[in-house]
Amino acid sequence: GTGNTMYSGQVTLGTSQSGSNYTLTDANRGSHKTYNLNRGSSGTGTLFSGPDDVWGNGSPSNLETAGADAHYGAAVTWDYFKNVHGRNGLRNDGVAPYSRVHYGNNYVNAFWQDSCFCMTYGDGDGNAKPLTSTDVAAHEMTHGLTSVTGNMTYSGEPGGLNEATSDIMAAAVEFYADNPQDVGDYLVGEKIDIRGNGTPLRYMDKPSKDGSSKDYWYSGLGNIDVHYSSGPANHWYYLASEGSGAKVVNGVSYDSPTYDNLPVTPIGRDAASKIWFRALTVGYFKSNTNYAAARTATLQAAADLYGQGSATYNNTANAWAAINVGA
Ligand code: ASN
Ligand code: ZN
Repeated sequence: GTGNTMYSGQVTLGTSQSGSNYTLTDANRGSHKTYNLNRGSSGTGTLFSGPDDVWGNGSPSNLETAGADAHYGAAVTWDYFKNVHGRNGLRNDGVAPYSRVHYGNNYVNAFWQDSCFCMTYGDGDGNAKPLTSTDVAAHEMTHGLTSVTGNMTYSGEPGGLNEATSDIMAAAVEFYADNPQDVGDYLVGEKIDIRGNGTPLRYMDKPSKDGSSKDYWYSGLGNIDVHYSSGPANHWYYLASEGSGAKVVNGVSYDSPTYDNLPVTPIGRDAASKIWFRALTVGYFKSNTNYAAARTATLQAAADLYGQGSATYNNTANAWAAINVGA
């Protein structure tokens, strides 16, 4: 089918035919389905269904539009996990979670739930800014992956690493999708304008730009909200991917500082993503993993993938030093 999304322009959607109607059921991606809660807050509402295979018109007042965005975000996240990391669904069992849009009234959040194995999206302020951009969808879907793998406890330092895992994979998915209307960046939620002033929710090159997140590990990091204690790990991912200092990527300017003022030589986004994904999914990240343990886990993953003492291994360690996590 064809989706006329709010955040990603016109995209192809995986749909299915059911009698004389089509539905948002992606047969090629674990039968991922997108439902319309129609401002309800429980159950599944109704599966998006219609006589033509065109979904939404780019405007949030058309209820199919948010459905098209969420359906697309889940599809590119599925493709990224499968095609880049060889993982066939969150549990590697070929089965997709489902998505629900139009949750509640003026609801300004989105979330993952283990209980339903599903992602849910509010419509935002004035029901006019659905939280269904690709990076937000990838963030929520990655919570589902984390839940069935490392399952880092959602508080303290493990909670920050859980949040960072969602932001890191969200950035990787956005780059992978390579959508001309939503180019890859190291910003989180830049499309949904949650503050109403055009600024993103979070910045990975210098997390403190949001006014709350931390750039570097410190001994009290585990006492702040997990969406702020994620900052140093997001910063690690940026530094590992792109290196320190000033840089423009896809037209966005970054300037990433380091704790020790030593430069970081990048290993590249693909290597940084593969290292994090491996640490998460092969058992190196665990429920109680803190920042020091995450360093050890990613170095083990880097050794597995690139060799102990390789340039990639050493620069992975240097990126940790740059956020004040040392040997
Ligand atoms: N959107 C938020 C998140 O995924 C919901 C929450 O606080 N868990 O992090
Ligand atoms: Zn989250």
